Amino acid sequence: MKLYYAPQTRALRPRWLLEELGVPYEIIRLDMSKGEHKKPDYLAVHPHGAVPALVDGDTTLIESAAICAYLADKFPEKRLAPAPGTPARGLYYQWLFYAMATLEPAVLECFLQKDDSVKLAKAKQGFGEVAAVLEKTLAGRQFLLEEFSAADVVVGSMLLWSRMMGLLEGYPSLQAYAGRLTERPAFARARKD
Ligand SMILES: N[C@@H](CCC(=O)N[C@@H](CS)C(=O)NCC(=O)O)C(=O)O
Repeated sequence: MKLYYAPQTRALRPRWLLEELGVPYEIIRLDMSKGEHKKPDYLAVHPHGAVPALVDGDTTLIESAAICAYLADKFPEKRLAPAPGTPARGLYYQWLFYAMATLEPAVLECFLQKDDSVKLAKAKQGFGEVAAVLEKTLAGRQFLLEEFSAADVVVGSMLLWSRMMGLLEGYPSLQAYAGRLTERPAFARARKD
């Protein structure tokens, strides 16, 4: 498997997941400062010229959360996704989709409005509504589901970005969760270079 990757991007999500799985993969680094992600050979891989993209045999996948979900299912023995058809699987889908459709836009809005105090205050209010839901979910528990899963990689990566922006103040369960995630050896390996 080949992962098209650039540091400090959403490509961290599948890389972290691959490290959690402990399976072999090849990293293809793109230097975004040189526009390598917009060159024709990469546009043939990812039609938007964005990262990540995963090539597995004849299959090419884009979208970080979809890649994480695919990889977790590809190696069921690693137990990073609940079995299809179970209630836990339903919650797993819920948090994956929540991350992409609800959490990420709220975090992104705070990032985009960081230089406009009025708009930032409104954006933080929107983020707060999402953070409150996750805070309640994670109070008194280690992970989103009974066991660590790919949903923690996707939701967690967004919360780590939120933490860097100072958005987790006042959310003790989210701060503790973010701390637990960064202590994982696979997370450290994914970020080592
Ligand atoms: N929804 C996509 C977003 C991918 C995305 O926008 N990646 C950014 C890096 S975080 C990128 O490559 N941007 C460059 C561009 O779109 O030109 C995903 O989660 O994979």
